[in-house]
Amino acid sequence: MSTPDPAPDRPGGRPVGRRAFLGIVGLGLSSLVWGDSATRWLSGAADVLPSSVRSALPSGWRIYAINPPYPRFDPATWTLEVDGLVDRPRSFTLAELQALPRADQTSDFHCVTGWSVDDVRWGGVRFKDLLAAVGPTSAAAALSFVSAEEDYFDMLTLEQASVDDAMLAYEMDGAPITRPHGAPVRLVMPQMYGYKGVKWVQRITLVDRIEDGYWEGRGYDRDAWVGRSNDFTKGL
Ligand SMILES: Nc1nc2c(c(=O)[nH]1)N[C@H]1C(S)=C(S)[C@@H](COP(=O)(O)O)O[C@H]1N2
Ligand SMILES: [Mo]
Repeated sequence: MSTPDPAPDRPGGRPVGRRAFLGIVGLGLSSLVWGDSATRWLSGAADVLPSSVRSALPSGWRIYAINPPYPRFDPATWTLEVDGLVDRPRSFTLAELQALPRADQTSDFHCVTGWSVDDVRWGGVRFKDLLAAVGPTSAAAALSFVSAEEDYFDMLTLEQASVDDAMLAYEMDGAPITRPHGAPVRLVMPQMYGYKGVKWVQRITLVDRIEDGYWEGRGYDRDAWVGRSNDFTKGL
């Protein structure tokens, strides 16, 4: 899907969201579009997710933004600022980011509202390589990812950012990240729900403690581990 969603990311874990969610599941069960994801689920692909979430909604991207229109990427002027508790704060052009060691991975993507996309291919830079260029001070404990989309941001501890499949991505499925998906760079954190994955990242600030991001200030879990956060066990 490629249109903005006026009601992004209302997880099933809250009353209103759950009602809407059950409505969508009901629709899905009675429609042909269900067939594909149900089949994949029944074929038993191994996954961290219990089957109730794996099969909750038809797969496929929903494009989310809290404040459309999407930020526009101008290659001539765009930079990523990396600052805060670092020895060498600096701004990176996209070419400079791409000159850092490149990482590639294939990972599944899960939105807390119940949709997933399997086998997304990402290309980008690991945080250890990005941070080596700026030198976090000994007081640094967390990273704040600030979007060019006003008010959207989220945070990871340094430890979380160092898990082996976290990255700052500039490619998705073999092509530069498109504008709806966060051009030119987005945070990819597959082990956590999609709201951690800040799109249109413009600034990364190193700070001494983690705080709530945009959705966390609205009730979602800061530690958004897939399958074990956001009242997951209370059921969908
Ligand atoms: N700037 C920004 N980043 C964002 C969001 C958003 O609204 N604004 N939504 C988040 C949520 S809840 C999800 S599930 C994913 C969705 O990614 P997509 O829009 O590329 O499908 O983006 C995340 N990153
Ligand atoms: Mo989401």
